[in-house]
Amino acid sequence: MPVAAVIPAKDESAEVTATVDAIRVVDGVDLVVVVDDGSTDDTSRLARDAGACVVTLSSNRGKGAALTAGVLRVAEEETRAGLPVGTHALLFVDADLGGSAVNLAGLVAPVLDGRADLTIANLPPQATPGGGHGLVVTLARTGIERLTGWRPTQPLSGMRCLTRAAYDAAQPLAAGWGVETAMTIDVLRAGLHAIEVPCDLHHRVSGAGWRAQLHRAGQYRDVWRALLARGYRGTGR
Ligand SMILES: Nc1nc2c(ncn2[C@@H]2O[C@H](COP(=O)(O)OP(=O)(O)OP(=O)(O)O)[C@@H](O)[C@H]2O)c(=O)[nH]1
Ligand SMILES: [Mg+2]
Repeated sequence: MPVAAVIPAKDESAEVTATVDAIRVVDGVDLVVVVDDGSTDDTSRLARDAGACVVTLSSNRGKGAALTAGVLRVAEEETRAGLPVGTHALLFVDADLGGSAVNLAGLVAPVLDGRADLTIANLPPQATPGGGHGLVVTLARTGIERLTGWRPTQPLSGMRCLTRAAYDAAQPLAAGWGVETAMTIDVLRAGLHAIEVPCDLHHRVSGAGWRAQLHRAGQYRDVWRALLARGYRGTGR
């Protein structure tokens, strides 16, 4: 089964070229779609120069909407090539992995072998420590466990490979930063099989500055919304 990578990107001119270059050599990947979600830098041009198909959204719509737009583009490319829609397995990849994205091969193999419907990359400790306190990760992990019985180690990991059937089970994708949490719950609730796979991936880690705190506040809000929409009411009840 061929694999299509979908990369949501906002102002990623520093890493997008290296990320696309690395993904293009991952076994099975024959299509790379970068979704530029309202960047103010050169992300779109650089991604196109690196050989990706680029979807440029004129205003910022958030990660969930960007992934949805990317998969629509995959379907268009399949149709253009005379293939049935859904021919590709999907590989969701953050744009800030740079060259370490070559190590995504281990994430793809279990889906192609039929061992899992959804694989989620577990990253090793990163060179720079994060500036957060794990609040969002704990919320997502606890919510997923309460709703499905499965306790992920890295519930917010954006690096995922999934079958088209698993993608369809997760429709519509949740908005913004709630997309990973919601996808995991929806796929498991559909009776499909998810596993975590250790991958040697390295990304830019948000620090402790105000921008990073704002990013975490947005993540917290979106993860809560995704959990509430799926019936989670917190640990107290
Ligand atoms: N669609 C979309 N993608 C975004 C947006 N902001 C960042 N991204 C992309 O989402 C991916 C993850 O963003 P990061 O900033 O690396 O966030 P993170 O890795 O979850 O956060 P930290 O672990 O705290 O660093 C990257 O590919 C970003 O380019 C946005 O507003 N919209
Ligand atoms: Mg990152």
